[in-house]
Amino acid sequence: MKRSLFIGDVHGCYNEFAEIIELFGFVKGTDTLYQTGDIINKGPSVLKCIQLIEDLGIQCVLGNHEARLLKTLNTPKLEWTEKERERIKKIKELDFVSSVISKWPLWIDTPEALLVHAGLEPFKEKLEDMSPDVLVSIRMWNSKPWYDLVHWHKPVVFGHWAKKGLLIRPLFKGLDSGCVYGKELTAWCPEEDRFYTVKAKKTYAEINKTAYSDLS
Ligand SMILES: [Mn+2]
Repeated sequence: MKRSLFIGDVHGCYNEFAEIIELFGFVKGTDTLYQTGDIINKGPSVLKCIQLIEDLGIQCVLGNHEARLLKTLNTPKLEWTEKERERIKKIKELDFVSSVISKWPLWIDTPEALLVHAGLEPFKEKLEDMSPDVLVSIRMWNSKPWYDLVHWHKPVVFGHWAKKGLLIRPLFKGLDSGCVYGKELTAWCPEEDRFYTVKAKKTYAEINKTAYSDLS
């Protein structure tokens, strides 16, 4: 049987990323792998993750971290802030990484589900009308979680909200269970309606202590 697997936010956690694909029993040429974005920053092995994505043909959407990097790279170097300079310095093989992530779309409409990094913009019917910034960074909208304000005709798979953790509803699968923060990496297979989980090998980063609505 052809299956698909939607994998949550990775942030450079290569070992857990490879392990969850192994646990699923991925068959190349038959199965399809998707990922919610935010592959880069925070964690230990970003380059290996990007290589794995290319090797296995994993279909990723843009996360806010990739969107921010691409935005910085489109700005003249002289205008980069100190923080931007620091972030970019940490990325190995920047040209390769940026060439890969610049191919990623804001959403992927698969037969089983709609995949997006953060969520959908409430009160908009078409994805094309939604703000790219919202698609990669929304959590709350008018003091409510965005998914309480959105209806969609198929399941929506997203990441981005590690503090909230795993969200399982018939129409919404929130897969960011905070792997880089020492919790776990989660993936969902719609054909089996089954979740796969891999425990983080360690705590790679401290969770941002600011409000839910931040962009981290
Ligand atoms: Mn994110």
